[in-house]
Amino acid sequence: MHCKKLIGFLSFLLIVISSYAKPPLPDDGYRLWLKYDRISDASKREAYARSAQFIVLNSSSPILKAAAEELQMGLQGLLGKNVPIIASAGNRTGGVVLTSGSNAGVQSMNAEGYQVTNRASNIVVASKTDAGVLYGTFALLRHIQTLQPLNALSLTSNPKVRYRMLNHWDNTNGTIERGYAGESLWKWYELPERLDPRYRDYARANASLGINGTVVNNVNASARFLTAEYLQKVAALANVFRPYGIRVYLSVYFPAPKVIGGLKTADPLDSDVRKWWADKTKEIYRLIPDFGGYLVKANSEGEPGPQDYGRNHADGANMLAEALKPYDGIVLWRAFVYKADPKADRFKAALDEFGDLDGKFDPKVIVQVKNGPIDFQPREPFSPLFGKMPKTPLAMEFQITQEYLGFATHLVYEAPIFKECLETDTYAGGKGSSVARVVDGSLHGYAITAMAGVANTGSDRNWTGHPMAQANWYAFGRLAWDHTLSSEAIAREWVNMTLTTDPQAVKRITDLMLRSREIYVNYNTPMGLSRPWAGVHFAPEPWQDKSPRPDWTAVYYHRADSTGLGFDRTQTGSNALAQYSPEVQKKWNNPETCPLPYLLWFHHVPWTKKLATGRTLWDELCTHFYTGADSVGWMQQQWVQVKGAVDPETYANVAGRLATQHKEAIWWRDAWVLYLQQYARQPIPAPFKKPDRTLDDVKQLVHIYLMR
Ligand code: BDP
Repeated sequence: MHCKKLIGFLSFLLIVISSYAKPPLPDDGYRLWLKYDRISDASKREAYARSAQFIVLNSSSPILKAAAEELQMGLQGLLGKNVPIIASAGNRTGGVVLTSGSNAGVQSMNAEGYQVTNRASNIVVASKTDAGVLYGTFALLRHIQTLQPLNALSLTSNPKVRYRMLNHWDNTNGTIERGYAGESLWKWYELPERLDPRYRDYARANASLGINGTVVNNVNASARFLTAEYLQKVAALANVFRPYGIRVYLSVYFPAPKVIGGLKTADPLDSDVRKWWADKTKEIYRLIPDFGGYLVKANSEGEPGPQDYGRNHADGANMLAEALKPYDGIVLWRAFVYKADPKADRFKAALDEFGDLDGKFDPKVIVQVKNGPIDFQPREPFSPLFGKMPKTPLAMEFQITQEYLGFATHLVYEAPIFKECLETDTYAGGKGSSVARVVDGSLHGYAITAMAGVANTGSDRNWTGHPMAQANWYAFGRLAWDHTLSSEAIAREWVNMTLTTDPQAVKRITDLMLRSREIYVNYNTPMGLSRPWAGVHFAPEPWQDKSPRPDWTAVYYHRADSTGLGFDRTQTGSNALAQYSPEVQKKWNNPETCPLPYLLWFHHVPWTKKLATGRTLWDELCTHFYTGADSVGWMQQQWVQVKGAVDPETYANVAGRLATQHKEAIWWRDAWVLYLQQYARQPIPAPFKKPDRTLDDVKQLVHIYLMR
């Protein structure tokens, strides 16, 4: 009896100790949106478990194996139950069947599209290709993660764009150009021998969104990436990514034939140079049979290119296309070009250089165009190229990393930026010719289509530095797959999978995310202001007027003077507006009717000019700066309200960053109003209060910031 009591007491003690020994792990963000935490509602869990008792995989394909294992891992987490993978369902029902190929019953789908349906009391994930099944599997997991029912399933989706890619601006020394989340994910010094397990998780995250390509190195490329030494390393990464449907691409340094090939020239019309590229490409495909191709930044910001030899962009791109001819690879040739011409308007540079080349590119070439004509500003009109290159496939290049969006301290949800551009009408083929229809090929019938996002990932444990910046990676991927999804639906999905399923908290966080971009624009660059920076694209420097070239100063862009503010791009100014179709010009040409968000992009407006809002330009600007900065306070209040609903570590992380953002938003507000006030010579309008510091105080702060 005594002994029994002791045993009972000891086992009680054991239970108590073990429950203390294993506190729930704080969420460090590593698992991204693929958390697969156990669903708390037991009846829901059971309902899912009844429909997913086994997984049928009748293939040795590495991609299908990756899909089945992901599903098994996801269900294990979500349902707390091991779901076996079996080779055949036989007569069994209540399982998930993965099937690809001509027998999958999905003839009308695109190669990578998927259908997830209930067939004969099983859930069938079907696609023509293995990759499509992988995407369908992630769609099914997403469906369960967001707690939707499994009966009457009909998840059918085709990707709208064929090449959905991340562009990493990573260097051989581990740094990332414009990276704010630590060092490069690629540990070049360990590769190819050691494979960081993180490479696989990176691939899983991308595959879950449908991203199928990754450019592993900086567009300001080192020739070293094309050496035998580095190709081995890149091949090792490609091997990890392959089962997740991801192909690797390389950014190339145009003069590589000279730098590492020992040739005297890199002239694209020189036969030795062409042979060098053909041989190099052959060498790459020997190591990486599914290599995706080349991304090129040439004759841009000091990078060499074909123009150094009196040739044009098409000559350069077509030479690389020729080298890729025997293989299934493409050339992504960037249109981010602008010359150091003090009289020119940088806005016009890309179309000036590329317009005449429309139709001159090899069919394997896609010209990759940034969303706006300048450089990833918080708001830009769409790049005029999208309306003027009907015979050249154009890829969209968005920037996910927050180079101009407050790095890793400001919360800016980017889907609204991407959507705004994609949904704008170019009128290239009459009304209804949205940028999205140009990019997805439906307008001009491009054979190849692509969307690229400059990655925001790094070695930080949570991948993106700011926990909420994960949503931007997510949103890019979802929109690259299907640009018709709404910013709200994507945000809701991400919050549910990543932060909380509490309906009130989901609503509050989604709302906060949806408003965040406009709030940032309001204190940073409202009403069509742009690029108030010099070198470091973070601290306010609207006064910056010194640089080796005028278009690297801030004053070049806002043109503040005693008469007014803004860049006149009408006929009386640079006439950049003429690069758009007449319907678009009509929208933006007249300062009386030009929508306020674009006003200063196209007009130099007098300070005292009365705007449609009833306020003068000066008063309107102040209203934007002040309400923008105040709204960050609103964001903080919203976040406090979700405290109990999100993981404490994530909560504190975001709360801290929001506090910094608030401080910096006020910094921005003060910098702008004090600087512009010198020209406007107007008081700060009521009810706003004059900053309690001087312009010199703010400049000093920025000076110290830039010293760091
Ligand atoms: C700018 C960046 C610069 C990039 C360049 C590019 O400041 O670091 O190299 O774009 O896209 O936004 O090539």
